[in-house]
Amino acid sequence: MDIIANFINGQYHAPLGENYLDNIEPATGLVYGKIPDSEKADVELAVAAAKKALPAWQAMPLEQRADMLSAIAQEIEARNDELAMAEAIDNGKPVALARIVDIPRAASNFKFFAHACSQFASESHAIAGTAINYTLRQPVGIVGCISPWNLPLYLFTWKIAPALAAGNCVIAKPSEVTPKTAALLGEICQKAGLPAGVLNILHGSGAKVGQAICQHQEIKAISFTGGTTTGAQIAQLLAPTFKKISLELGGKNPALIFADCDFDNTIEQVFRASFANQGQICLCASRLYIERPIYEKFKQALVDKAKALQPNDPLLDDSQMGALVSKSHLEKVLGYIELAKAEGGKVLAGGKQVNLAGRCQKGYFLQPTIIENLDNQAQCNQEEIFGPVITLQPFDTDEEALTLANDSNYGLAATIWTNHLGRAHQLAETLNTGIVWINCWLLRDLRTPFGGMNHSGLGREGGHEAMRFFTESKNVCVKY
Ligand code: TXE
Repeated sequence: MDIIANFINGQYHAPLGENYLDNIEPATGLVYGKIPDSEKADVELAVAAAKKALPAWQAMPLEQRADMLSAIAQEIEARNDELAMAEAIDNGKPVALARIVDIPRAASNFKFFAHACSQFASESHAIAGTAINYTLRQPVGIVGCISPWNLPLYLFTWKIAPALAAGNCVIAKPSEVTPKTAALLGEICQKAGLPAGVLNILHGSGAKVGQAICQHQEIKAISFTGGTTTGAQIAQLLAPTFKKISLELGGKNPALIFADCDFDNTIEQVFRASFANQGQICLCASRLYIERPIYEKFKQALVDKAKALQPNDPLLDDSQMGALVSKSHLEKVLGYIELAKAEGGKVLAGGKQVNLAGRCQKGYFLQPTIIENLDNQAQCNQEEIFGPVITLQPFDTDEEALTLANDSNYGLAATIWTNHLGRAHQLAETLNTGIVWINCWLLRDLRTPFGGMNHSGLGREGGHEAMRFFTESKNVCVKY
């Protein structure tokens, strides 16, 4: 049995209440470990450690701080295979995907912010002949980082790295569904020489320890990625406290596919955008709008590819599709497929749970699923399903495509597939999303602003946006 501990003040500690939650392997449906069911008292311990560590961490020369973040990146790279395997067991994602995406990206997050902190500068504003203003950007202090289960180490470090780079001490909580690689990050920080108390990692449920982190008076900012409903609860909880808050929430992302696209490349990329990580990426395409002249051909090509993609044991090197993250999540996604049928949808491919033989016979596997014939206002076109389920709709004009795409409460990411440059730029300008990819998907440059509008969140992560979030700006005015 794999028993995880909290990482507080540079050491591993059992939860003070000695309560644990089960950790389940999605591919087998079996309990394989225990994780701390931490509570308020554990948060107090972590905050005390962070408070003690804060003055020295803030006073540390920038180069030395950056070197430490680089050392963490190197250690993650050195343990790539082990971390990828841990991620695949914990999350159900294909180990090959974790090896080339999740873990290298976690290392890149530290590498990137090790550099970003040395490039981060602030403004000055002169009042000619009279005075000069300059802006100081100072660390917020102790900050909370709360992350979800879909890209566990990747999204955990996407918050922690800029928070540390900006000179804060961090209380971080990974999802209780996928705690393993976050737990290993403690060892990595020990090895890299990160001073005790600078990063503290607490495990447990959102309702208990997550909420206690949000409510702690000495934690001055909360960076959260997860579901929109949870984001709304946290925003409500924090409103009277005036803490800084960053919310990266769900998406219902449109893909606009035009008849003049590069057909073969578009099929490949849109298929990946739909089903990568079992469709459990907030950026995955889920509403596909296809221009009528190529609708039937594109649909058939997608269906053929979906039928050829069979989920299997994520720990096998050649697995391209693993298990959904949990039983309750599988049931939620299956529920949406039933709802789609009730809403008049036609299932063109998939739609069913997959029962594998052998060690994975109780795993949470689902066929890649394609549905057509749903109204744009159908619940399955308006609510985030967060699984390997896409819907198809034809359109006739650019205006119609834009109207359908923007007909959503969400606003995270959109993709446009066309060789008409003017159309692509014009649509990019008018789509209500925080991110637009043209003829590509998930091509990431860590310097760019990352996040969504409307129900997809508040604020942006990435590059200097993250450095700004994790600092307070103070204007100093000097009269001549
Ligand atoms: O998210 P939660 P879950 C979406 C997706 C999914 C849904 C629920 O639609 O089906 O969210 O997933 C912590 N105070 N996304 O259940 O519950 C929780 O412990 C403080 C989109 O994982 O929002 C976990 O660490 N913290 C998303 C984190 O918040 C709380 C990726 C996220 O949990 C809390 C994942 C509380 N009251 C799911 N309640 C994306 N956009 O990337 C929970 N938490």
